[in-house]
Amino acid sequence: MLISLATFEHLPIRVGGLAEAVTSLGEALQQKADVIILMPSHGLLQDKEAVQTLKPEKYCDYRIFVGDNIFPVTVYSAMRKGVRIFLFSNEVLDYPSVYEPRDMFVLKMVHFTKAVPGLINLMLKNEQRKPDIIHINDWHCVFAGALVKKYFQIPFIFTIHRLCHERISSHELSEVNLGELIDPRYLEGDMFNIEKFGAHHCDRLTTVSYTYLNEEWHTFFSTFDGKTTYVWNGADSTFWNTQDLKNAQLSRAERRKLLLKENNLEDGVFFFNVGRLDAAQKGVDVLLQAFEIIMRGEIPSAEKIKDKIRLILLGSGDHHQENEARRLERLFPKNMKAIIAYLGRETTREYYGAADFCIIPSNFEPFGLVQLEAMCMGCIPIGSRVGGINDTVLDIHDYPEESTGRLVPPRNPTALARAMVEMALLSLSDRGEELLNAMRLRGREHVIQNFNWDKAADRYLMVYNNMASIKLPFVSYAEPY
Ligand code: NHF
Repeated sequence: MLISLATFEHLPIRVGGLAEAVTSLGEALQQKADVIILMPSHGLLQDKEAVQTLKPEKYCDYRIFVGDNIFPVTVYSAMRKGVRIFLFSNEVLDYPSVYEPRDMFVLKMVHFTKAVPGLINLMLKNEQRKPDIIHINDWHCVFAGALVKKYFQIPFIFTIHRLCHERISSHELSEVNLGELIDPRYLEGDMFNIEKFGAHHCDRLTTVSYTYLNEEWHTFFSTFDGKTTYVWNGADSTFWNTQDLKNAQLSRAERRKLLLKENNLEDGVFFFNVGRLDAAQKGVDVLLQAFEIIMRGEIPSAEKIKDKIRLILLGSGDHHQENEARRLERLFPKNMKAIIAYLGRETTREYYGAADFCIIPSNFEPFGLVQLEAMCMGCIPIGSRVGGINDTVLDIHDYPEESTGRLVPPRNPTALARAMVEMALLSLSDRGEELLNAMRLRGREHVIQNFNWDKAADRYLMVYNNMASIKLPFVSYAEPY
């Protein structure tokens, strides 16, 4: 079976979790089938380091028509960890920024839409074969999937990693001679809903968690009932492993003390947050408010311990959230530090390996990798009861014996503050260490058993073969309802 995964993000190109998910899925599928990745080059061919590692070779070139203009396209074949990547290149597809500015991005999407069928045509000629599946990841590649299905009768699988409700004007599509894609059912005025179009035209529609599927059931997915299901992502527990830490031989408490010291903080109960500093999805504002609620003494039970609270934020993003984090850092310099940067996977691992708790305050989270990485590293997640966080974290009150973390209602700073205090008090109590250590071990085991990419690849193969249950869970014990 030859599976083609079309995506706008694949490592080393990374904007968000989409890159991690598609890259890991490709590697896991490659163990069971042949995989090709289809992606715009996004300037990779001009990047010396990327060229050295990927060793791209010219595979073919041809022309595409965009409006009244003819553009050349060259496709390069590169290898990354045993997976073949087809990089589409021309003056538009090479543009280094993935999604910005909007005009350039739309043009890139148009060129990619036209370039993908061109490659399949040449694959048929050169290799006498074509992909058995075109698996589209997020809306950017939907039009390519629809054309490939139409012209080559290749089944089109559409995975929504995050609903964006993206629209494009039908006028814009006609201008680039893609008018054949306009489907009046999904026109809202002149605007055309790309995800609805993709969901309608695909053979199977998937998203990345059971809870997200249910959360968005009435807003979106129910229209496509009968071909819709979910496939969980996974985490790489071999990388996210405490044995590879710089101070692996030290106890967790010693590592915590050292890392806090590196950040000019004294030892205490260490809460950690990593990722994009954004309010809309990641809910960083909720965490900052929760921290302020605790530090201002609004939770009576926190009075005795609030001086022991330590919070480190690691990430960058929205300037307003960055400023807010800086303001709190100035107000509570002994309790908080904001590291406004992306420090790379290895350094992030050091933080997971030292912090007591990882806060994931997302307002919504289709899947979310942070809670899995944290659990792999023995860092107990305290996260919003949404999407993939709800599917993967077993709450201490709901599952006293099996618990791996703490779930709280989303968008509720007071509830989060209370949960942080509750867990801090537990960690400082007599039996706290024993209880929390058991949770840490269970968390890692839970991820290894249930949320690995091998399992995800098997489930996608079932989807490709039309064998996966429709909107039904496939691991009964994690069934949340
Ligand atoms: O983990 C990969 C990622 C998800 O929740 C995440 C998201 C985008 O928002 O599936 O896609």
